[in-house]
Amino acid sequence: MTDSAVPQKRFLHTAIPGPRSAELHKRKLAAVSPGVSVSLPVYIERAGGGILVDVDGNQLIDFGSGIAVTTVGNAAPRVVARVQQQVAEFTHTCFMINPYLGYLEVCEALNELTPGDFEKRSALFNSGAEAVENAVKIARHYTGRQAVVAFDHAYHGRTNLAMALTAKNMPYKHRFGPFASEIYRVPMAYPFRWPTGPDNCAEECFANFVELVHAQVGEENTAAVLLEPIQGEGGFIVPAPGFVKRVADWCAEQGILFIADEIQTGFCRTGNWFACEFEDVTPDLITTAKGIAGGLPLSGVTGRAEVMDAIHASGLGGTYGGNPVACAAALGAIETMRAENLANRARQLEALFLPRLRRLAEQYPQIGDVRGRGAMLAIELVAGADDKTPNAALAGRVNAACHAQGLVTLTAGTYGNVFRFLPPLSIGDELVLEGLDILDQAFASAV
Ligand code: PLZ
Repeated sequence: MTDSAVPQKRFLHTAIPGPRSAELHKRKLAAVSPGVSVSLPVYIERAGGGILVDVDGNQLIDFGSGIAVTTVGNAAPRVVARVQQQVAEFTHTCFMINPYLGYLEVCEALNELTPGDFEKRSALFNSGAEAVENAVKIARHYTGRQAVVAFDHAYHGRTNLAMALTAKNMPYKHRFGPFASEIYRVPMAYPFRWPTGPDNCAEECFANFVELVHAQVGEENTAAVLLEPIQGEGGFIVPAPGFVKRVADWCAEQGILFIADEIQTGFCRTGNWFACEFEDVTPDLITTAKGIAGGLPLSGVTGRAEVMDAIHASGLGGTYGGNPVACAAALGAIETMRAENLANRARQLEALFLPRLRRLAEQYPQIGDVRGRGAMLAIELVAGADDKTPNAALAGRVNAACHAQGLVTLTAGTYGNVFRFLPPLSIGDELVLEGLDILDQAFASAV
């Protein structure tokens, strides 16, 4: 599945973490702010395909992709080749001073690949949070309105405006206020936890949304509705079918811009170039980052030409936005996605994971829900068959048991009770199946 130089085998020859990792972690505790914490203190030296190699020589299976970033794999050959060439040619000019081709090519690719058969423009930034901030700036400027509507369980980043748009207090917002104003929050169409059941979810949640925006914000005051087509950090919540489309169509009727945050879902992760395609939705603005550049920091805002063209000269920018090395990485990543049809690979991974996750859910009543798309899948852990109380303790125990066996897994969710799977699309089937065996054993030991 991969042409990585790293042997595609799990291999443990010390405890996890091993002694060299433990030593480095002591230095981390002395040197790095504890605000930046580490969930698995295993220090990495090399990585590729579906394997992370640590400083003790252990080889771990990667089910996290550095939070959905190394979609094309770590050190993917086309990314490495283009980055090496670019870094030797020039590293920075500042696009706003002296432009260069790579930036144009990334914007052209974004304009072509994002949903919507109309003229588009893009602008490049450094991080997901920065893309979200700029999408909001653009929407406010274009509409002349200020309010932005975001959803329960949303995650949009850690800068001040992005934090305001993010739903969860701990750890993201706690004692970091005051937050940016003119942000309004509405319920998410969360099928598993919808009070009257999943069948009513889209309809009732949409009615609720319209009523809240009308009564509490005012359509004519609302610049944008911002939504992750599958919520990421909030717990891999796939909105009830039809909900996203109804919201987007209603926004269009009201002159409100619909912004899709595809920072986690974009670039083949869910089995399409973008997750909005599953919903038959065409956003006015779309934010991208993470998988776009194979691990280098790059993000983008792409939107309708008339919206993007409304911004005055120099209204958008930044010293590093669209750095040439990051653009070279993005071009290598996009080339890899096309050449290896990685959207299809994400669908294959879904077909490999889902039956096993469903079988596990039949075995353990603590698995309340199995959901997701492509290589963005999750199980939600609860108290039991008739009790949906979130079970974060079990998620923590399963996570620890996976880590001890050299499987890098991540949790998520507003209640910390969602176990998520985000493998690189360069992982081979054998490693996936081995990882799923480890997950089985982790449940057997942790329940
Ligand atoms: N929007 C949908 O998933 C980043 C956060 C990790 P940045 N998600 C991972 C953490 O705990 O900080 C994310 C996202 C969506 C925006 C962002 C923000 O992207 O590149 O982390 O700023």
